[in-house]
Amino acid sequence: PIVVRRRDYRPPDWLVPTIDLDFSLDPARTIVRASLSVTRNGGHDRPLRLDGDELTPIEVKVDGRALGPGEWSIEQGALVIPLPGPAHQVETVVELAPEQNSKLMGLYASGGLLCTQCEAEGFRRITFFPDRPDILSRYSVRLEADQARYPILLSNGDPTEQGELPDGRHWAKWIDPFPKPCYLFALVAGDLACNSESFVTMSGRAVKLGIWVKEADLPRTSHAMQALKDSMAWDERVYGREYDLDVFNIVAVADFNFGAMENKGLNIFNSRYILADAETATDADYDGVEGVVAHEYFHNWSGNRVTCRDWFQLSLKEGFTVFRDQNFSADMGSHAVKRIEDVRVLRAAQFQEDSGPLAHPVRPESYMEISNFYTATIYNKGAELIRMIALMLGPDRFRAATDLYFERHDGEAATCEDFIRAMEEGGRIDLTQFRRWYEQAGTPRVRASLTHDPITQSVELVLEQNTPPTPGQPDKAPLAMPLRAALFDRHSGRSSGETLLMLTEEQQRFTFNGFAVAPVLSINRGFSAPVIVETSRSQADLAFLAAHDDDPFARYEAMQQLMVNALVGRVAGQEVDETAVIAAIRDTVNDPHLDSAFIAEAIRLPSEAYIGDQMVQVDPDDIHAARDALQRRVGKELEPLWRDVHARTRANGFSLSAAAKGARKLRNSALIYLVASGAVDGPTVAFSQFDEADNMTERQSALATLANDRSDEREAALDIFYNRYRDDALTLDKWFQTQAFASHPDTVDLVEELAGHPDFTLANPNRVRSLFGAFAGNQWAFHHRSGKGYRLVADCIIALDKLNPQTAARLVPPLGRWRRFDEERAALMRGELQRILSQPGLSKDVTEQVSKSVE
Ligand code: HT7
Ligand code: ZN
Repeated sequence: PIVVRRRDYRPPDWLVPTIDLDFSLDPARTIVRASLSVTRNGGHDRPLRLDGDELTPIEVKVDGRALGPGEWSIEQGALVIPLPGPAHQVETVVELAPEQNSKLMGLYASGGLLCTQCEAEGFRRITFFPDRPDILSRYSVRLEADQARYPILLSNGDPTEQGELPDGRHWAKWIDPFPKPCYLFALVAGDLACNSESFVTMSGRAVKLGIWVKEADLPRTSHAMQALKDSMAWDERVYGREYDLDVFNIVAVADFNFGAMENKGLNIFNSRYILADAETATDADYDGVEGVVAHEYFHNWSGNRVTCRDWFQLSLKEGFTVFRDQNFSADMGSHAVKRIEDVRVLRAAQFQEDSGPLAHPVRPESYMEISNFYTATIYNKGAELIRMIALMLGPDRFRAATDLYFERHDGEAATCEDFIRAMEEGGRIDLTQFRRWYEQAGTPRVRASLTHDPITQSVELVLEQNTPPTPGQPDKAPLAMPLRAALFDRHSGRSSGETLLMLTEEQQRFTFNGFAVAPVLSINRGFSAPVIVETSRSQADLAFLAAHDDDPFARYEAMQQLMVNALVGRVAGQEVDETAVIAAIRDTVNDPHLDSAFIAEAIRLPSEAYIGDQMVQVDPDDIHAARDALQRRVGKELEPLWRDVHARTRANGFSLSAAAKGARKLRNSALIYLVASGAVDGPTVAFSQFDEADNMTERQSALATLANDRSDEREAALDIFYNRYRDDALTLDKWFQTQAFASHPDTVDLVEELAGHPDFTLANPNRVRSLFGAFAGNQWAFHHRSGKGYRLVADCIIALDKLNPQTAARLVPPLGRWRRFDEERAALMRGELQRILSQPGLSKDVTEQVSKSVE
C-alpha cells in the first residue's frame, strides 16, 4: 500500500466551488448524478483528478458535452480528465448498490434505511470527487426514492422543496449554504419517526431540532434531546458559539463503524449513543449518549466551520472537540469523577498505544490508511494537549485565544499550527517548546524526588523527565509540561497551597521554604500533564494523601497507587503490608464528606491491564490471582461494611440525579466486594439485585458479578437476561459483552461458543465489538496460555476483513502487544499476526496494522 506523508502536502490543483447532486435511491440500484463547477487553482496544466473507490462512470460530460472513452481514464480508481480552460462544469453518472456495501463507508443500507458515512474517505465511494478536506464546496442535493419505503428524505443544510412523482416515488431538495468538505456530506432515506423540539439561540433564532429513529424507539430519545439542548446552550455560554442553520437533525442507525458522525446539520449516530431508557441503558450508557451528542454538536464549530486542511491535522478537530465534550460533561455532573473517568480511559487506551508498535504523534507524519488513525492518541492525548494549554493560559486568556482561532479561521481548512498560533497570539504565550507534544510520540515519565533539610527548613523537589523511544523516534527532546503540585503538613493535614510548576528541562530543581518537618508531596494534581509520574512515596504517605489531599483526583490517585504497590508486590511474591489498603478503603467509604460516586471510583481496584502496565513483563495469570486475592481479602475483612453499604444504597424508585447515579455506582462496588468475600449468600444477594432491579445499571452489574463465578445463579441470570432482551439488539450486546469480559476460567471457550451463536453476526460492528472487542480487553482470558484467545481473535479479523476492513483493523492492536509478554505467549501472538498477514487479498486497513505490529 501507498504511504501518505505529511510533508508531501500540496494545495489542490482544482477547486470545486459548487456541486449539485441528484440521487435516485434504491437499495439494489442507486443512480448518482453529480455536476461540479471546477476552477483551476494556480498556473499549471495538470488534469482534473476526481477520486473514486469501486466506481465506474456511466457518463462523463464537460461543459454539457459527453466525453468519449478516450477523453478520460481511470487511475487507481480515480477519474482523470484533461481540461483546457480555467473553469469548467463536469458531470458524472455512477450506479451504486447500497445493500451490497458491507464496509459501511459511502452509501449503505442499515435496518431498512439508506444512509451515508463519508469521513474520512467515503465520499469517493458515492461519486467522483477530489476527496480531501481542503476542498470546500456549496452543496445542493436532490433525493428521490420510493415514498412508501422511504417517506423521509434528509440531507445537509436546510430543506427547500419537495414533491411527489407519478410512480409512487417522491423527492426532496436540500441546500447547505455553508461551504463544506465532502467528508461532511450526508443523506438518509427511511421510514423514520421524529422527536422534534425547538431551540432559541442566543441571537434569538429558532432552530428546529429533530431526532429521527424507528417509531418504536421514540420513547428512548428524550435523554439525547436534552443533551442536545444542553450542548447548544453550553457552547453559547462557554465559547460564544451559536448554531447557524435553521434545522439540526440527528438520525440513529444500527450498523455504524464508529460512535457518530458530525455531518453538517445532519448528524448520523450509532444508535447506542442515542437510545436510552432505564430498562435498557446503564448510567454509563446515559453518560455516553450525553457526551457523544455534545461531541458531535460541538464539531459544528470545531471541525465544520473550521475544518482540517489534511488528515494529518485530524487532532485539530478531534482533540479540541474531545476537550470540549469532556468539560461539558464535567459541568453537567461531577468534575472530579469525570476527570477520573477520562484519565482511566487515557491510561487504558492511549498509554497502551503510546508504548506499543502503533505509537504515533498527535500529529502523525505518515499513514497508509487514515481510518487507522482515529485513535486514542489523536482524540484523547490530543484533548490533553488542549487541556494543558487551557491550564497555562487560565480561563480568560484561553477564551480570548479560542475566539481568535474561530474568527480567524472560520470557513477555512486549518492546521494544528494555525491553532497553536492562535493560542499564542490570543493567549499571549510562547508555545515554541510546547509544539513538541504534537511531534513526539510516547508517554513521558517524570521522576519526582523530594528531600527535606531540617536545618534550613526547606525542601527541594527534583523533577526529571524522559520519553522512551517509539517506532521511528529513538531520541526525544524534553517537553514543556505544567505540573500542579502541593505540599502537605503531615501533622495538621493542611496544604501550603497549590503551585503550578513548569517543567521544561530534562532535570529541574524547585525549592520551597518554611517546612520544619518533611511534608508530603502531591503532584500532577488533576492529572495536569498526561505523563507517568514516579515517586518513592511510602505506603504511609499515600495513605495520608488518600485521606487528606484536597484535590479529588490526587486523592483518587493516591488510593490507586496504594493498591498498585500492594498488587505488584503480590505478583512479585513479596510480603506487602495490605492493611494500609484495607484501612484506606474503609476510611474512604466512611468519610461523610465524600460523595458516593467518588467513593466508588476511589475504592475500585485497578484493572488487571493497568497492573500489567506497571510491570516489565506482564504475567496475566499471576496478575489475575493477585487482584482476585486482594479483592477477596478486602471483601472478607470489611464484609459487614459491604452488607451495610449495599443495603443502604438501595433506591426507592429510579432517578437520574447525580446522587442516585452515585448511589448505584457505590452499591455495585459493595456488591463486588460482598460476593468476593466468599459469604455463602453472595450469589443470592447478587441474583436478587439482578432480579429486582428497576434499572439496567444494577441489573447488568449484578449479572457481571455473577458471570465471574460458577453458580446456578449465574446460569439462571444469563438465561433470564437473554430471553428478556433477545429482540433488542443494543441490550443483547450487553449479554455478549458481559460474558466475553467475565473473569471466568472458561471465558475463552465460551467466546468460541458465542461466536457460533445464532444471534452473533459479523455484519454489525456493535455486535463484533461486544464479543471480540470485550474479549480482547479481558487480559486474563485473552492471554490464555493455550493461545486459543489469540486464534479466536485472529480468525475473527480474517473473516471480518472481507466484509468490513475498518472494524477488523480495530481488533489488531491487542495482538500487537506481544513484546510485553513471555516468550511462549509472544510467539503465539506473532504467529497469529503472521497468519493474518499471509491471507490473500488482505485490506489496506488490516495490512497496515498487522505489518506494523508483527515486526
Ligand atoms: N468524526 C467522526 C469520525 C468517524 C469515522 C471515522 C472513520 C470511519 C468511520 C467514522 N465514523 C465517524 C466521529 C467523531 O469523532 O465525531
Ligand atoms: Zn469527533
